[in-house]
Amino acid sequence: MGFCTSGPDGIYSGFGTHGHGRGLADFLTRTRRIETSQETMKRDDDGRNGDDDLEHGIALKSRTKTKKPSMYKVLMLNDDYTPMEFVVHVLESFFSKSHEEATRIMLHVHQKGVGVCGVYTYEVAETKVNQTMDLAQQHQHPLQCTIEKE
Ligand code: TYC
Repeated sequence: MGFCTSGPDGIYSGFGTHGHGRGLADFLTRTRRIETSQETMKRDDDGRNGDDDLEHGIALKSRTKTKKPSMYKVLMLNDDYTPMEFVVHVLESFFSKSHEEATRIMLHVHQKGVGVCGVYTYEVAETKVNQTMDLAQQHQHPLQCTIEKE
């Protein structure tokens, strides 16, 4: 789990003749940035950059950008029936909270109506919500929790 990748960026398809409206200084800056970036300096066996621009004789390199995944809050909702000890047990078991932290979160939800159990990537958040709701249902407690994008 972790990082998503997206397609290449920072590529110039040519120089001068395509009318992109970018100046020479911009081109040189971008080219230098690409050439000095460690992760883009992998060369072919012949020692040349892999994406040499054959038409223009200018070495260009594509870059694969890593992006941080979106994060999601798991929110717990108060109700009048779920026992406090059950909520504390859920927070300890599925959200890895200490007994003290679980008690603090439970009391916050009890008093304010809603509280944050933790912040996770989408799949992890979804798993924790399902674990919580499944256990609550098995014990016939109406406890609810939801996911909210940060
Ligand atoms: N309000 C519940 C009670 O008084 C306790 C409770 C706390 C229930 C937090 C749900 O998310 C909750 N027994």
